[in-house]
Amino acid sequence: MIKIDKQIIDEKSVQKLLALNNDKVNRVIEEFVGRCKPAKITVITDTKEDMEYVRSGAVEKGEEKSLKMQGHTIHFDGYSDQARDKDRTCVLLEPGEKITKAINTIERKAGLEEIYGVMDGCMKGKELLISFFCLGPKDSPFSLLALQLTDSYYVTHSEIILYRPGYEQFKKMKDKESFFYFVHSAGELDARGNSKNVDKRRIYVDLKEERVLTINNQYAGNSVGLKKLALRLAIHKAYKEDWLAEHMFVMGIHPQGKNRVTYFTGAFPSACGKTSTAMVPGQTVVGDDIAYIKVMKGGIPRAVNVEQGIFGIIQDVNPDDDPVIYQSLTTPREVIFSNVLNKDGKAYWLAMGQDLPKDGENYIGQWKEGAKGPDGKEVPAAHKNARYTIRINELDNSDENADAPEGVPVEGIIYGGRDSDTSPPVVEARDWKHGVFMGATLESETTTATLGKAGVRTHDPMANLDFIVIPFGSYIKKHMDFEKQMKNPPKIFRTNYFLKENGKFLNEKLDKKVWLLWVEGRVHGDYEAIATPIGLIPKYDDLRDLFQETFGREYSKEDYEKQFTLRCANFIQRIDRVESVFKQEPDVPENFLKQFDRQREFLNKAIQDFGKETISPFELAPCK
Ligand code: SPV
Ligand code: MN
Repeated sequence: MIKIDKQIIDEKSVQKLLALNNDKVNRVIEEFVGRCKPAKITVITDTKEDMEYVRSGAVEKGEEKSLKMQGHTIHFDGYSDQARDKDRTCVLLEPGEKITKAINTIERKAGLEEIYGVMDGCMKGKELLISFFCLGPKDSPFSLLALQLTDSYYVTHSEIILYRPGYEQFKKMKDKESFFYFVHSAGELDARGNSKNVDKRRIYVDLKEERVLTINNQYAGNSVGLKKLALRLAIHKAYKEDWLAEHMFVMGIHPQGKNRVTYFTGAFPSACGKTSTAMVPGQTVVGDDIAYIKVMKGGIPRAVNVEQGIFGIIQDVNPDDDPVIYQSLTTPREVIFSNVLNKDGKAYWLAMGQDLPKDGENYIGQWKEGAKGPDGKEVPAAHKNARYTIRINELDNSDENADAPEGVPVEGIIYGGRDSDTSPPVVEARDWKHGVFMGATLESETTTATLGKAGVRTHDPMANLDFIVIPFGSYIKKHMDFEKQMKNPPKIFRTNYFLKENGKFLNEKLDKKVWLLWVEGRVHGDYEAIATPIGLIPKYDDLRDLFQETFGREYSKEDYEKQFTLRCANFIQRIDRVESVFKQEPDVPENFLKQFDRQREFLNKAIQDFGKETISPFELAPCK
């Protein structure tokens, strides 16, 4: 029985909860109804009717507006709620517990007291929506169930697009206590319907109870429980249970004429080409953001997409650079656009391949060219982090195994960094341990497009730094030890699409297709490689053929030489830089730390042998 005042919940919703027969679900709802004090409660199940209730509610309540194209809506987040709020995201820890320095923490008891205070009565006069989701495919060894409580229709609508429905899964669950839960409130709203009390924004991750409490925000990275909030809980759970929860895409690579598909996962820090890699024409996408990886029967690592949709950056989606997504966003289907420009019921965004209107409605309200935000800064037509929310099965390139309960076999892993002067476009790790090193030393470089100094390198191990809520050394050890579970560990590669010479990129945007085909071929032993101190690089002849077959384009020896020249001194600087970060973290495993010395030794020896710091790939010998 659920103890809730019948004035605020209708009989239909009560029956839906009764059918679950889950005491913990009832306890959680009772507790947070008591704290948040909503005026009305509605339970959302997996039915079409309930989903339609959410869709139409989002528009009726004004959280979304319908655009002209059928199924398209637009949502705005507040001016200071346009991205994940790292400063106000905290992990609750018991006294004495420690995690990496990069993550904010607060003592659990004090943190709970504080957030319960902020939550007190936060849903007065509002409707609480209760919904159920499944992280990973349904009826799968990967499935994790999640309960969401929120006063936002936009949050629930995003979730019914991005996640698999879970109400029927909850009915079937065996261990009825084992689920994540998320409580969200947008808090008090301003005249535009945006969270008003930014100073009281809190995103508190409670590992002990496997829950996240989040308030006074709307941007999906802060509010949608199942996305980055659940990733944090999953990293913690995976650590205890011997699997991996990663900030990775999952994609199938289909080499022409070879009649096979090879699945890869890939981790790239923000703005390093992750979604565009997963969307490379001719390949198939399983997921673009979060993967669970488990070693299954026969020692084979398999991966699933935790989500079923994409919450993607819309800037630069245009017919040339991202034809698949562009087509999907400009035809009738269910899409939520967020923080783009709305002019006469049509969505516009930056670098969409056409001129933008000079006025319209955007995230500051009525906008016209030159308009300034509350902080006096000029506001672009659409936010740089404006996004679209869409289902993957709406895309022509969705993979046929995207929902397979057993996931897809992982044969390769790609770590993609961004630097203008160090890594070649693609390099293969010598072995699993070297690959873990490559992932753990990922760096991204700021660009002139973001505020602050360009070219500043930030360290982002496995592109997962913001979410590593366990001690950092433990996370690295887990990756190193994962090898022992597998029969044939996947090959690991590192890419860099951003090498420059005299301020100009050394590669075309779509060259990544060739790197993908090369890494796929390496998994199957189709190409030889060249052993270098930093790993294995492609031979010129193979790339020349691949460029010809793929784009009908000549690939010159000069281009190859510039792109794949070994820049030893720059590599040594990176190793020193990243090593100093790891040295500040406790319990980083010895076999990992050794890699720094090993790498440095290889590079110093090459400098000595060749008598110079930059070495042409033509001077190095091929190997298997
Ligand atoms: C990212 O920033 O990595 C995203 C978007 O995928 S967010 O939902 O903000 O995490
Ligand atoms: Mn992401």
